[in-house]
Parts: sequence; structure tokens; C-alpha cells
Amino acid sequence: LRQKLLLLLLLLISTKTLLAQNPLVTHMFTADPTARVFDGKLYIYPSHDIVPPKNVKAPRFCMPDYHIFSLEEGITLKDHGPILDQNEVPWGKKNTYGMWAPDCIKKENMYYYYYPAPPKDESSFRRIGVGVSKSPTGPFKWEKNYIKGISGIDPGLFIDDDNKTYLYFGGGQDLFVSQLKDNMKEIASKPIKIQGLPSGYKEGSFTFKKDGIYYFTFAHVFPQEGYTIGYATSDNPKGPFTYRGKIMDNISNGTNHHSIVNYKGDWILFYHWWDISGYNKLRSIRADYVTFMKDGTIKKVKPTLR
Ligand code: FUB
Repeated sequence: LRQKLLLLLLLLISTKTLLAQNPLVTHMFTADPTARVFDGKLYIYPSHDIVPPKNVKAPRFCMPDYHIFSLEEGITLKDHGPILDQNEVPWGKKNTYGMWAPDCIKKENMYYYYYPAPPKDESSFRRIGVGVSKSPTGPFKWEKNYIKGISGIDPGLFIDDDNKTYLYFGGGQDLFVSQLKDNMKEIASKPIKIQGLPSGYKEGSFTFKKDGIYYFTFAHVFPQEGYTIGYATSDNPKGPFTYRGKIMDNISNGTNHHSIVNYKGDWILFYHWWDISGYNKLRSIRADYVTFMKDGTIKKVKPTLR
């Protein structure tokens, strides 16, 4: 028993150590981390920045594919990618390097991976595609068409206690939500604008529920400050929400796409910075602990930057 307790203690310490060891991934650039805990195990679904290859005119970000990471034994982050290349998107425009922030969610023992990409029919800046797998790390069976009735970036998923699934998306002055059908591949309701958010550019939303409160968090550009992480709360996943303030001030990271999950009893914020490159288009994912106050508000996170 003593040995087991010691091992448990070591595992707990190493988990904390790992998350304090920012950046979390050093063999490639990673951004926009959506962390998920499936059956007690931590997975990270980020996007992937690269240095633009020769002869490629650098788009705003240069993002060719997706990798998935899992935390093994609470110590090592394992890379399971690439799981989807830009030129394998059935409905996608080739060689656009536009594979922006994804998400993945588990429903009834299946895993659904959502991603935005530029469509070959050029009907929109980004459409949102989905793939399904029996495993959180794939392989995924990719749907032939994008999800009809919505367009935009940054898909974010939330499944409520009653099993209703919501797809949040968008980047701009407004963000949107649609309920999904049980098949997870079609919308059940037309997108509605999320009410109650402050003015200014917003993107990269992440929704979760804690103690009966729906938290809607989002990257938010303050005119004088730049990208921050803001949050709003509601008693309904579709809103209207009440803006509660900032979770993180601007850290000059270019954008501030993030996620917040509870892993082994700790609330953790995953976000990105440019630790390795010194350049905010070649980002690296990181994590820091989040503190909730007794009244449900969130204490501003001070990132452990160097
Ligand atoms: O990383 C590419 C795009 O920039 C993401 O989709 C946005 O959230 C922003 O981080």
C-alpha cells in the first residue's frame, strides 16, 4: 500500500510538473489548444503552425494539417498526428494552409472531430467539417461534405447533461451557436447570435458547465490592449450571457484561442504563446492552473511566461 501511495504521489507531482513545463510541445509548433478529458485521460486537439515552405506565399498563418496529443502516464505528451492533411479534406480547397482551430467531443462512445477549412466551392472563408472515430486519436472517417447551414471558424462543442449538443463557432463582432442533430453531422436549428457579449472582435470560444453555470469563454480584442481571454456566464447554453471580465490579459501572443478543463480535480487553462520562435505566427501550446472563486467568478490567470 505504501508503494502504491508513493507511486500515486509521484504521478500527481509529475502531472503538476508537466503542466508547469511550458511550452508543452517542443518538436513542432502548436496553437489553439482544445483540451478534453475523456475517461479520465487528457487529450489536446491543437492546430499546427509551420514555417511557410519555399514557394508558398505565407497566408496569415501557415497551417497544413492536424496532430492530436495525449498525456501518457500523467507525464509524457504523445503525438498521434498527422491525422488530417489539408489535401485530404474531401470538400477542401487544396494547398491553402488554412487548417485553423479544431475541436473533438465524445458522444455515445464515438469521437467527433470538427475542423474549419477553406472550401473548394469558395462559398465562404471557412466551412466546418467533421470526422468520426471509435478512438479519441483517430483514425477518423471524414464526412464528404462540410456541415450545411453554417460557415465560419473555430468550432467549439458542448454537450449538456440532457445530451443536447451545441456547436459554437465564428470570428468577428458576433459569435454563433447551433444545436446539432443526434447524428452530430447536421445542425438541428439555425445558428443564433450569442447575446450579451461585449463589443469588439471575438473568436476561439470554449464553453463548459460548472456547478450549474454555463461558462462561455472567448478570445476578445480590446482596442487599446489587443487579444485577451474574456468570459461570460448564463443559465442557458444558448445564452443570453452576462460578461464577467477577463481570464487573461493580453500577452502579445497574436491571438488567444484557449480551452479550460478539469483534469484530476484541477481546472487548467490551455493557451498558446511564442516561447520557442519569438514570433506570434509560430506558436507553442501551454497550460496554467485556473482558480474559481466561491461566487463562481474566475481569478485572472497570470501566465507563467519566461
Ligand atoms: O490559429 C488560426 C486562427 O487564429 C484560429 O482559428 C483563431 O482562433 C486564431 O487563433
